[in-house]
Amino acid sequence: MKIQKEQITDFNKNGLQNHSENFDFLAHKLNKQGYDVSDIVSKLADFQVAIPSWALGAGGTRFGRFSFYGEPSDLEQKLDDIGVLHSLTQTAGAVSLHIPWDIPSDYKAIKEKADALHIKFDAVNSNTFQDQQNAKESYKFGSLSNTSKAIRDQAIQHNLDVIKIGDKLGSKALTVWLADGSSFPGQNNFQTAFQNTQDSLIDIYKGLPDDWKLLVEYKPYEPNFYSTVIQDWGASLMLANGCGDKAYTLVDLGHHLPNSNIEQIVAILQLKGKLGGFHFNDSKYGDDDLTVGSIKPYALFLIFNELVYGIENNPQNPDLAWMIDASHNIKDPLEDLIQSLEAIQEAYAKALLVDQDLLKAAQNDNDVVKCQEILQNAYRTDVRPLIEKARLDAGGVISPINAYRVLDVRGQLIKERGKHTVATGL
Ligand SMILES: [Mn+2]
Repeated sequence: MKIQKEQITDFNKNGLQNHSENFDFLAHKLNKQGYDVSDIVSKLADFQVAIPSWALGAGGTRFGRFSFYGEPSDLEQKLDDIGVLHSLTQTAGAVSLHIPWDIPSDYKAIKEKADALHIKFDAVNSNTFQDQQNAKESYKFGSLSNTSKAIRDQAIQHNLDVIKIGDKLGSKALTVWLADGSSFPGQNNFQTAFQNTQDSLIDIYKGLPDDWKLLVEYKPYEPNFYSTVIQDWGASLMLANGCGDKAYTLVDLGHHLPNSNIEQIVAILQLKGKLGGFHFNDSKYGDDDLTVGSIKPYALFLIFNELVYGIENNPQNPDLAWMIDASHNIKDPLEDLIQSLEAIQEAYAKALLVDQDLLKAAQNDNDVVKCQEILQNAYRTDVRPLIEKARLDAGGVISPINAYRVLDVRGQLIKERGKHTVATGL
C-alpha cells in the first residue's frame, strides 16, 4: 500500500481553511512576542524519528498476544508501513532494524525500496536476550557478561555481524541492550559481570567503523528482577567511557525506576557530550512501552526542554539517534505510532517556545515563580497549528489519524495481506 500525492492533496482540501485560520492566529501572537515562527516550523519539519522494525505488528504481554489484522510479514512490508507513516506525518523518515528478526535477504532491493520511500537506516539493534535457532551457546544466564568465555565470544561475534549488516545498509550506529543480570541474590558476582561486559563491549567497539557510534542502553530490571548488569545511566556511562570516544549512553524513557528525574539525566549527559540516543515511550509503572505522551506529557516536555537546551548549547554532544520504542498491545500499531509521533512533535514544539534568555535571567534572580511561569506558558500553548504547518510544508497531511481512517489504510492492508499474517520477531 502506497499513499499517493493526490490522496494527500484531496484529504487536505477539507481542513485547509480551518488550519490557515488557526495558524495565522497563533503565528501572529507568537511573532508579537518575538518568536521566529518560520524557524520553529522548519525545526519541526527537520525532526525525524526512527521507527523500529519490530513495532509494526501487534506486541503482547507475557499473558498473551492479540493479533492485529493485515500485519507486515516481512521487512519489505514493514518498510511499506513506515512509508505510509512517513507520507502522512513526514516525521518518520528512518527505520531501526532488529537483528536477527529483520535481516534483509536482498540488500540492494531493500535499499532501493527504502530510498524510494525516503527512509534512512538508523541505528541497528543486536539481540542477545534470546537464543537463536541452531545457536551453539545459550544466553539463559547472560551474554556479554556471562562467566563462560565461549558464550561471551558468541555474543560478541553476533554484535560484529550486526555491524556488518548495518554497514551494508548505511546505518551509522549499533545499539546494545542487554538482558544480562540476575534474578536472585548471590546468583552473580556483580564485579565479574560488569568487568566481563566491559571487556566484551571493548571487543565489539574494536569492530566499529570509524564513522559509527556504539550506543549503550540501560535498564534497572526485567527480564531479570534482582539485578541488571547495566542498570542505570551511571553504569552505561562508565562502560561507554571504558570503550572510547565513539561510545555513548542511550536513554530509554521507560528504563528508569519510578519518579527518576530523566530531564536531569539527559542534561548532564549532554554537558559531558555523552548522550548518543533516545528511545521514546511512556509508562505508568515500569517499562510499560505505552504511546508517547499518553501518561506524562508534562514530563516529556521537561525532557525536551533540556534536549533543546543541549542541542543549542552543547556542541560537544553529537546529533542524537531518535527512536520510538513502544509496544502496541491493543491499538492498531500504525495509529499508535502516529499518536506517538504527534506527541513527540508537540513536546518539541513547546520546548522550542521556552524563552531560554528569559529563563536564565529569572534563574539568576532566583525568581522561582517566574521560572515556572516561563516553562508553563510554553507548555500551555496549543502548538498544533505549528505542527500541521510543518507537515503540510513537507507534503504530509493536516491530521494523520483522520487521514489514516478516511483512507482506510488498515482495510487496504488487510485486503493486500490477509487477516492472519504475523510480523517477524513477535
Ligand atoms: Mn529501548
